[in-house]
Amino acid sequence: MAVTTDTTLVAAEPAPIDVDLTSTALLIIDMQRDFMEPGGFGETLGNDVSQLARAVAPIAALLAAARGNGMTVIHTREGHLPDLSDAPPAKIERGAPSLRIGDPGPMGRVLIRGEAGHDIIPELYPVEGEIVIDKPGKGAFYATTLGADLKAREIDTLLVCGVTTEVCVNTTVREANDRGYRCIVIADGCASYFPEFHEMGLKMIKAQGGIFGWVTDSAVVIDAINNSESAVGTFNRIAAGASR
Ligand code: C5J
Repeated sequence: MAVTTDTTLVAAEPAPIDVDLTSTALLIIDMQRDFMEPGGFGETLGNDVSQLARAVAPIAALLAAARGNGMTVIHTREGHLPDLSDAPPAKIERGAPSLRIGDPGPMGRVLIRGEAGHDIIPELYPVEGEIVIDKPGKGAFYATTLGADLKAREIDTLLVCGVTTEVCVNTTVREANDRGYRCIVIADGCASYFPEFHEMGLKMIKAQGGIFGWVTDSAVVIDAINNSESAVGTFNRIAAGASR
């Protein structure tokens, strides 16, 4: 059986983008309790974590559509090994937080793998078969298997959402752009502790003809997914023996 490609035109800024959903993955950045909930890393830095809650419902809706489509779904988590061997002193010592990375807090040791605060929030919890990338940096490609995972699945386009817009989302989009991926950033599926940084973070991506990528809303992408033939394309790829 021939492999079917299925492109769909997605409305976005700075221009519409033709997307083959069979070579597209949903990349959800750092929707962890440490950033989203009181007592975690984000709050220790003095941030109002309630600012991030607005991204949860749009991501949950997009995640449901992606799962329904059989799309590759990737979750990332920022955090460090318990012995802090992957945490540069320059990161640990930065600023004057109420608790530092590795200190015990209400959700376990701050930003440490395996602790409650490091986990993904229940609303967006990964299901079996989804990829979870543990990353020590802000970018999801640095010191991770993400590049190899995408290559193995022949992914060329990323739907990117998560927190925070100007830090880990932007860093990952820039890393991805330099590696040749087309990034479509989901505006309402991203959030920042600073609403003005959210706005500017999105502007930086789509400025200059889309210098780092495209920006659109979750409803646009959900509509594209739900009205595409890519479920058939996915079926054909599997039937043709292509790995996904
Ligand atoms: C931050 C992140 N803000 N996930 N991390 O330190 O954006």
